[in-house]
Amino acid sequence: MDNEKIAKNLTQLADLLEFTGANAFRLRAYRNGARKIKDLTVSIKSMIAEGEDLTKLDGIGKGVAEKCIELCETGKLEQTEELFETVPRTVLDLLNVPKLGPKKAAALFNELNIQNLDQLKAACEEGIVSSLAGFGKKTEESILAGIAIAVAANQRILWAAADKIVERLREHMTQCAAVNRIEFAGSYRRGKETVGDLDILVTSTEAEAVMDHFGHFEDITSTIVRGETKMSVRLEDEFQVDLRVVPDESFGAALQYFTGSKDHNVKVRGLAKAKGLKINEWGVYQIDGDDEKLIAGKEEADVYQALGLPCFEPELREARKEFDLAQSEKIPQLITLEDIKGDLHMHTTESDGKDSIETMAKAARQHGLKYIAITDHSKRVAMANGLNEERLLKQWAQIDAINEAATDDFVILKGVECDILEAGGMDIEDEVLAQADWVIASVHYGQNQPREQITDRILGAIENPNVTMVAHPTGRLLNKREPYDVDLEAVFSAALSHGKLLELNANPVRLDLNDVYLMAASEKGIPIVINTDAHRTLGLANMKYGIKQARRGGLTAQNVANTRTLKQLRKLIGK
Ligand code: DGT
Ligand code: CA
Ligand code: CA
Ligand code: ZN
Repeated sequence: MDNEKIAKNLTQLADLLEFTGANAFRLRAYRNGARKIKDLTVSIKSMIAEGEDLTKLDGIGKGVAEKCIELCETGKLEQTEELFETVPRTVLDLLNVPKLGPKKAAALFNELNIQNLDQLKAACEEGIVSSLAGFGKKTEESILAGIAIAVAANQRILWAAADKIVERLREHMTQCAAVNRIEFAGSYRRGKETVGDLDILVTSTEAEAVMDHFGHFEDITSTIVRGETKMSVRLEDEFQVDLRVVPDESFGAALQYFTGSKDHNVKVRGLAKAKGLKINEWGVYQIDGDDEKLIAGKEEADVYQALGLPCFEPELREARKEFDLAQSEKIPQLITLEDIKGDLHMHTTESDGKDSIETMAKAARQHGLKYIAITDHSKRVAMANGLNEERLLKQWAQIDAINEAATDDFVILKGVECDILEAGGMDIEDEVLAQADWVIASVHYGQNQPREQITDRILGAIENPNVTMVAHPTGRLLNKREPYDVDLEAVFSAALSHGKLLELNANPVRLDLNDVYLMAASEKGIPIVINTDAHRTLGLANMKYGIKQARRGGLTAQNVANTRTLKQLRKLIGK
């Protein structure tokens, strides 16, 4: 029961209470408590174990503290279980519809008895939703448009969330003496931004013992099937995990097969056939009349080699360009985390960040970085306490002083994440922007504008000589918000002709640009910048997610601007 899980349970309780029309005060206490707990660096569980008083924590009252103790002691909340007797579980899915907050969702349930996404869709299509007080035609349309995203959110989880499960499953499975080798295959291994289910591959001579052990993993809520060497289970939130047990001799072939992608495998099978070979999850076979002779299977590299192919990095196995690149021996040397030298998008307490400039810089040094840019929000983002010209200049003077006092060669660049205004144009005066080392242009408002308008705004920013980079160029939030309607071809052309950079935002919810766009942009020669957009020191660790996505886009260190030394970077941006 870690802090994140506690927070999730408290939020769920608040959501359920909302559906039953409970006292708003109580409900807010749970929501606020959840938010606080998610941000804590101390573990609630160990505080309880040491008999510490939780209410001494800022924002944690008696009610929330009691729930925390109950969760840590019993693993669940009695009140939640009771509420689930009157509120169907599927009602919570309504909350995944973008812009449908708990209040509106509760109204749909209570007034129209809408219990799941299918019923919500039907009600929108019949125009019943818009007849409800507080719901206009426009709301109905936007709900209808958002249902697809809610459905997807139910079916696929973020790679980062899958990675957390993998870490715990790996630990659990390696405690089993019958497990020899273990690997997590499928879309997880390919680093796909969202994962539909997990595919575990284990080698062993005792499949029964391995499956028995697997069945004891604490998150499992039900077993879907169990065969002789295959087993599928569901975890909390219905997430599926498939286990396959194979002999050591087949490890490579099975890993290749279950890593996929399906399209990549179809192509591999075709190439095998053309060579008079057969490939399946057990191995590669030479066909000779009625005879089949095993020629590879133990290691993945041998399997590919038998087919005359390189052992493709999993991130490239999407049947995009990898086979053509292999043929011309131009498989890229993909970027790694170690190539990164700087991080050029992060926030501090001056806007909506949680740590100071010095604290962020210290943490960045610990991540092995040589430079960072401090890029707080500009004044348009009032809810994040965005900076006006005066505060920016003051912050930059402070950065100058910090740099001067530094005893190593680490450098903090004076930056800003400047909003692109709804009507076009930058939120900060050019005269001030010109004094920055690094100017990010971002769209945060007016995301629903028509394609031409939003594209023009971004093109305007790219044409501004003070702008260095456009952040999160499509604004999508995975499982939460669709990208805005922007003509990326036009953005790419403008970036190229004005020598501007584009961001791959490493936040696991964003990962924007996506893999396909990254490939297109870098092929044109546009430098990509992988940034964490950290709002606290912990956020700096998100760089690894950006690297995964970059690898899926086929990026090399050369394609990424922040693999350069600061001197090289300054040359690239002309500062
Ligand atoms: P996901 O789980 O939807 O995120 O995506 P994957 O790629 O993990 O798909 P999954 O779990 O259905 O299957 C894992 C791998 O197993 C897949 O990438 C390739 C292989 N595989 C599954 N079904 C087939 C199939 O019918 N034919 C072939 N050639 N390979 C398959
Ligand atoms: Ca899978
Ligand atoms: Ca699967
Ligand atoms: Zn930002």
